Amino acid sequence: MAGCRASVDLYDRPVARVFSGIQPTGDLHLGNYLGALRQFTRDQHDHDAVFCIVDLHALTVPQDPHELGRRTLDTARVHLAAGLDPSVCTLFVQSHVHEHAELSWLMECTASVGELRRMTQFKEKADKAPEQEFVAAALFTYPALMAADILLYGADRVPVGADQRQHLELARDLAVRFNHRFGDTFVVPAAAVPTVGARIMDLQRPTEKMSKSSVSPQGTVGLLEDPASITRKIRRAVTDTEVEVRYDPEAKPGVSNLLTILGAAVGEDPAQLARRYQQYGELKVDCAEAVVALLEPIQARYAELAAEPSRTAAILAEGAAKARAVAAPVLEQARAAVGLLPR
Ligand code: ATP
Ligand code: LTN
Repeated sequence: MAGCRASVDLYDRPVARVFSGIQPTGDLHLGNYLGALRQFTRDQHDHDAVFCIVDLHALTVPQDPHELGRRTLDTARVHLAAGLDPSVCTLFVQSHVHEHAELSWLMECTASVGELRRMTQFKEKADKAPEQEFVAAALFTYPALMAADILLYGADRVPVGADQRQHLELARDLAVRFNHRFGDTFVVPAAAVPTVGARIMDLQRPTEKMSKSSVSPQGTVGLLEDPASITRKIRRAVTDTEVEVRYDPEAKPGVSNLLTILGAAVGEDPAQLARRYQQYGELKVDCAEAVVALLEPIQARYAELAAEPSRTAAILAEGAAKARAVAAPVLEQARAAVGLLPR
């Protein structure tokens, strides 16, 4: 962390602090990259940037204990392959910094049941669970842990995809409420959502977002997927029975999703791009080529990192130490603010 401090001055900083997290719940996909990870790699150069593999969040839905550690390490490796540079930013594993779980409790005491109940991600995930399947209480309180993650680092900018906006609003509300009740303690964070690529849709079910835990492997493009398979999936993407290439997410979700992916990959506006195409086939060819070119360097770097497993583990250990140096004094400040006896 550029200028990582042993104690933080939350209100007098030359550069904004960025914080974000990704769950190790499965293989990262194109949506994770275009919505979040790519922003991380850009932000690290002009911000004090902290990124976290949020393994505690992953536990809110059932995880195989034999897989979770491996997935956590692999998710970190994909972050590095995507371009995070540990010499300019901090990358660590959430459960390695116990302050997250501890501040989460104070956030649970700050949030109301009513506001947690309004979270659409909870409603969707809880509704998805088959009748009588176990739904963890932590799935409900999850946004309190997410608020703790952010507030521990005094982050003012939180790069996320569009689906996380509501959680960010809650984190803001909790920071403001806590400050109001107990005195200025936390920086109030804001979401940074990309203008293009904030919500990449499933290629087979373009009205649903591409997701790690989706049951639609043909609709999801993995960041480490081989080029032939990526090309095949994009060629077979669901469109519609018209022929006109037009950017209209409501009426033409499949075609608009392809235009969004191509636009995000090449840095152009999807509606402008649409004017260049007469046929869906041409759009699919260009979209597949752009995605393959975008992912190629990430895949090459991933292969290098995978050949040297101890390197990623060492980066994470160093990251946890740097993160703890920032998080610990903030937690102490929050503990003191609510009146807990000093330890
Ligand atoms: P899960 O299916 O386990 O909920 P996910 O694929 O939704 O996982 P997360 O770990 O919840 O991924 O999200 C990591 C980051 O990627 C978040 O900032 C989230 O907003 C972003 N993101 C996830 N899916 C998409 C998507 N389809 N398009 C754009 N951004 C996305
Ligand atoms: N809830 C997020 C993951 C997440 C996060 C965070 C994102 C956990 N803690 C802090 C930004 C900041 C998700 O499901 N994608």
